[in-house]
Amino acid sequence: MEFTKWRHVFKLDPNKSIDDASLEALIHSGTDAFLIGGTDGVDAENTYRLYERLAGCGVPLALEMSHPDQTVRGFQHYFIPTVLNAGSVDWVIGHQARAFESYGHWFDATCVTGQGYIVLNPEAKVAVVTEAKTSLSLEQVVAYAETGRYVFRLPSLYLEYSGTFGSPDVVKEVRLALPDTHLFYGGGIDGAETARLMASYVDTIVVGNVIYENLDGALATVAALR
Ligand code: 1GP
Repeated sequence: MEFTKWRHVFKLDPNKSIDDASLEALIHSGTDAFLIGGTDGVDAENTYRLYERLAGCGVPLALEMSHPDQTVRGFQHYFIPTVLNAGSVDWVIGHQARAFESYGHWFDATCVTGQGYIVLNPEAKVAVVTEAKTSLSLEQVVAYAETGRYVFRLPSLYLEYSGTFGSPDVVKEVRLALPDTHLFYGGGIDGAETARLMASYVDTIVVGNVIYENLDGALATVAALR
């Protein structure tokens, strides 16, 4: 799966409900992929239920494998997050090692990508759970990104503002510092304007919450990039 060509991704949370008509609209929206993942109440059962509804839909399906308990077979791609600014080592490397301990035999290098997250919204569940150090200066965010790229050699980085629209200045500086790194951005994209702005700095924008709050707004984020 060539994630490096993705410009737009819808992130679906297995712990949130979505009706068939909305799911169908997302499938036909023109998005480049579905990323399945969430922080709260996500387990193998609800992940599989969502996977089953999307299997064979023609849009690439990827799992954000943040915890061994939510690992499900069959996805075309598995992103393994490591939270670079986590306050607890388990989220940097711990859960991932446990996932490989149980499921490593499922994977080969062609279907797994390490993703270095920098979690920047202190209110987000992911920030609370990972005890992320979110009070960072612009220079410190860039330094975390450079560490992910040059020390851990991660093939992709993810600026995660989940639940709020992030700072375009921060995103822009990371882009300038790492022009060749595949950058994902997620957080608060709710329509055409926010989609276009962040997409001008990163390779891939990820759109989550608005799917459940305003489907038309969600669909507009795809249209804006076409
Ligand atoms: C969440 O980055 C994604 O992991 C998308 O963020 O839900 O705020 O769109 P939103």
